[in-house]
Amino acid sequence: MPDCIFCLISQKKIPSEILYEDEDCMAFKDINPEAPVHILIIPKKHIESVMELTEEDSGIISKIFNVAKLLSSELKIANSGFRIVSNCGKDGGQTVGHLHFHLLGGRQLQWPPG
Ligand code: IU
Repeated sequence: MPDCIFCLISQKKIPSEILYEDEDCMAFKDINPEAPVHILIIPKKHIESVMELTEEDSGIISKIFNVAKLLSSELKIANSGFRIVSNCGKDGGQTVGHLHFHLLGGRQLQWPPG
């Protein structure tokens, strides 16, 4: 998707602080962190949201959760705990139309979210 900001980030046409990358996915620091650790993990392939996922994407989703687990150890939030969130659509609070998973930690998170 030529105008998609996260496609441009995954192609490194827009700079980001990358923490993980392989052929299918990438993890980078959120520019507006809501917690001491706030990472976005995305598939490189353009998928609009959870609603556009298909059976053939199951491998990428599994990989993304493995990346979250790996980064939680590297960033030392594995023991204290963390949250993985994917906002979907307007009421879900999704503002960027490229599937992404927020990895949040490093402080006591509240529940329910607003
Ligand atoms: P949301 O779930 O779609 O609202 O999350 C989008 C996130 O992307 C949000 O936390 C932004 O701070 C973040 N972000 C970013 O890290 N870099 C960008 O260039 C843009 C948004 I635009």
